[in-house]
Amino acid sequence: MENDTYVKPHNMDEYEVAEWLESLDSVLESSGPEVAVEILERLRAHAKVAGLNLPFTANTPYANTIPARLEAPFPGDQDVERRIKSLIRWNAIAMVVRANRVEHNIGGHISTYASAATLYEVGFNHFFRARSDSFEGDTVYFQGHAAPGIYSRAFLEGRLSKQKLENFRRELKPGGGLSSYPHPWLMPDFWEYPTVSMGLSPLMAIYQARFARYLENRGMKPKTDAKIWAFLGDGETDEPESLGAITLASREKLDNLIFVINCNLQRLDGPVRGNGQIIQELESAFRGARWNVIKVLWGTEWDPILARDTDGLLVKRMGELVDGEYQKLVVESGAYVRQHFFGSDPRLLKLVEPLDDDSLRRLRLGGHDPRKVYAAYKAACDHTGGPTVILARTIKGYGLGEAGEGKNVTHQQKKLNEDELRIFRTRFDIPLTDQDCVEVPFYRPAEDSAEIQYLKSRRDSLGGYTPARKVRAKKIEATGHDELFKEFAEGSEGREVSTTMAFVSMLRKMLKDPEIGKLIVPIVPDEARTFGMESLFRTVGIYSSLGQKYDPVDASTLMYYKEATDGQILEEGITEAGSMGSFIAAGTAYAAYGINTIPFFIYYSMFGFQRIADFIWAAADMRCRGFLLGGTAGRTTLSGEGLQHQDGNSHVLALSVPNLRAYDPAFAYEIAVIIQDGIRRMYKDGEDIFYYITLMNEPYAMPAMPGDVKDGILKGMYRFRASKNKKSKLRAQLFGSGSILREALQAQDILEEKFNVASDVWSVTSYKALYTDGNETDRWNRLHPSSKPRVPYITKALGDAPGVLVAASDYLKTLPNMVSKWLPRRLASLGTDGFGRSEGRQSLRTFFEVDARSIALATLHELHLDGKLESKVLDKAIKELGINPEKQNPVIS
Ligand SMILES: Cc1ncc(C[n+]2csc(CCOP(=O)(O)OP(=O)(O)O)c2C)c(N)n1
Ligand SMILES: [Mg+2]
Repeated sequence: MENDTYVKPHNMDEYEVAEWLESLDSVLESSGPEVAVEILERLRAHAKVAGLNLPFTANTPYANTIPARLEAPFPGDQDVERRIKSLIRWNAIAMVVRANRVEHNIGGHISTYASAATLYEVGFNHFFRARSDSFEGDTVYFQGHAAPGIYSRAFLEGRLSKQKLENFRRELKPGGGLSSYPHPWLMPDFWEYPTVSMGLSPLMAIYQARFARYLENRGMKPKTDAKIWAFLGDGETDEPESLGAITLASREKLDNLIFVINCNLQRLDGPVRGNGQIIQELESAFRGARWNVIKVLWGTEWDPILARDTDGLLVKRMGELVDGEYQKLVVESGAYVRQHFFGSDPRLLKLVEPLDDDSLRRLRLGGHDPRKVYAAYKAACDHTGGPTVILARTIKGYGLGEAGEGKNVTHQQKKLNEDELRIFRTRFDIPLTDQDCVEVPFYRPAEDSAEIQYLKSRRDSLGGYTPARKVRAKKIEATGHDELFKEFAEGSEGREVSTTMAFVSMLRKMLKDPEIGKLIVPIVPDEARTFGMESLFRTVGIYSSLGQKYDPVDASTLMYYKEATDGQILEEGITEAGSMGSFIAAGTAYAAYGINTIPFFIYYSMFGFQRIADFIWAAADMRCRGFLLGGTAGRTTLSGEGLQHQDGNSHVLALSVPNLRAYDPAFAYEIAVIIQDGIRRMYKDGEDIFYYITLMNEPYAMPAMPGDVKDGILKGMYRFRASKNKKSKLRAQLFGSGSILREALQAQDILEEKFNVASDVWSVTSYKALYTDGNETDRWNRLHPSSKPRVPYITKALGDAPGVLVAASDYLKTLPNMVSKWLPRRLASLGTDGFGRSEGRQSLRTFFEVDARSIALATLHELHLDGKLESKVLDKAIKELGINPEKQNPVIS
């Protein structure tokens, strides 16, 4: 952006300016750029001393960062590459147009790829190296809405059939189709990274690049020059996640990271910055964050004009227009461009005198010129010491002409009429007749054509095709894990510990395990001390690419803050999103790098799903493996913190992620069983699932495992303590989860002692597992009416359990309610719907009515509803239990 405070002085002498510029040119020529820079720096210092107030700007002029004379020469065959690119353009359009002809409103995007085609093709022909067994390859995050172009290329490569293209956005058709956007879940051999929820991929790419360095510094993979490329839209940079982690990339000197921002100056509704300049805005943000910024604004056709512009007037003019005006120039004629752009100054008009209107209109932008794009990519790859962002100017809907080029509606364009198709065909030399082209057929030249041969040989020299997803890691054996987890089955022998502490000691043991120890990646967003993990600081170290350049303040203590280049803990600072970026990188390394890293990401449970659910969704799509640990969980178990921290929601939110297994364990042995089984399922059996386990900070004695209840723990529930009283006619089954299980146990005693009710207590470790199983069983029965009906696990488990049913958890009541249809009888649910409070545990449990007394009362009430107790017994019980019937309703207070 032009500096706001700068006002051109009225007495400026243009000749004087020219003299200064000439002197600089001659220094540049005779002594080179280093000397020129030094002189400028000294001039700046001199000016400062002289009292000049130099306005701050992080911007450079609105020109290409790499001057024409310093461009790396383009090594490809530009003509054949153009022909290939044109065919890809055609097929990408055909895919969307055909799909929408068959199924009205099926959607798809034409304009995004149309603007980005050159940016991708230069990458595919010259840069993106495939993954192989001997080289990890480059990682590419493709802009989600550009998917048709990527499919279209894979079609030319012979990797996707015509039928697949025909079934774009029709995934359920026989033979399968293509997903709208990059989804590894749906196309696990093709896509690696989901990118279409905008803003996630830039952040994930940064953490991916950092994770590559982490693996190298820990000696887990060789140091390579592999790159992480992230292609984004300029509109996408409005998402806070897009720019939210850019300082990490420069701080970590991630020169393996390249962002390419497709600056077509438009988003969905209209211009990204109609009244400003998105490119300049991004330049200053990235330069301010110490990125290497390469602007690719103008194509080769501009070079001779710029060369004639010895006064710098043209570059100045280029910087004057706001994006809304630039967009207008795209849709207007050459005459309009001459009048409105060059016409501001007779000297500018003179510069373009030799060009007719048509040539003026065809002056390409940098992002559509393979030579400029190649030079930028090459410079980005050669740059050391930090990340690079390429800001490439393009036109949204490039080549669509009247069908949408540069128009505000172009993002939604899905249909081209016959004329528009013919014009496009002619413009890009697609070898189809007038008649043929209105059918919009997919077109692939013969196998031995120059185009296909060239394309294949380029990919051969880059190691194969991309994108391609392949599981590369070998299975973990998991022998010895019985031994590893055995101690937790024995209980804590009366010692009071929290499930968090139990987990941390498990983690400590796992870190020492000869097979999986090295593979564990502990991740914390500045909460290690909250979870009592500080002893790990010293034992395994905190990862820092810089090692430790200072003597830590607590160096003399046992648990000092040890940073090391081979540190194992990823201490991310206060960023759950960033930590999730690391979790995803570590949890998908089995595919990307062939390394079975096992991430354990522990965080305040309220700041997980509540805050970064979309990253968790992306992780699920990516078939990410690992363990999410929601610490300080439970609306009433986290005392004191109040409304913002107390989590009674996450287990409900976890229901929405299909391949996530969610557990709310109460005891150490339950966690041990879940983690051991999780490692087996994910890393030995290769299941694409991941885990969410809540951990609490309430200390209590961990019991020994009551017999072999492993199966029940994993399936979601088991009877933890049966009543000893077999005679009472008043019977109940109490379900507790997490630390509320202990309230159920207390209720069991109260009911027995005070009201002669005999009850069994069940630990419900996973309502989600029970719910999933119940639904699966129902579905099977519905589809197999003549077969012997199957019985859901929960129904079977309660087959011989008499009496009323009461459930209590530290989460919303909807959790127990959703399994009630498979229960033999009516269910009473207690839960923590409502806002938390700053209070102690017991007061909170009383307030939310999930304490032992509330469980007891609910049980008596159920017995009353069954006609087993009279209401006056309940009135008495309410008094005896000290319950205030007129207390506030926690749900609405
Ligand atoms: C988080 C999120 N919000 C909204 C959308 C819907 N959406 C899809 S594309 C788009 C505009 C994209 O503009 P830009 O990033 O500039 O990409 P371009 O197509 O111009 O290259 C929007 C708003 C989305 N995909 N993700
Ligand atoms: Mg855009």
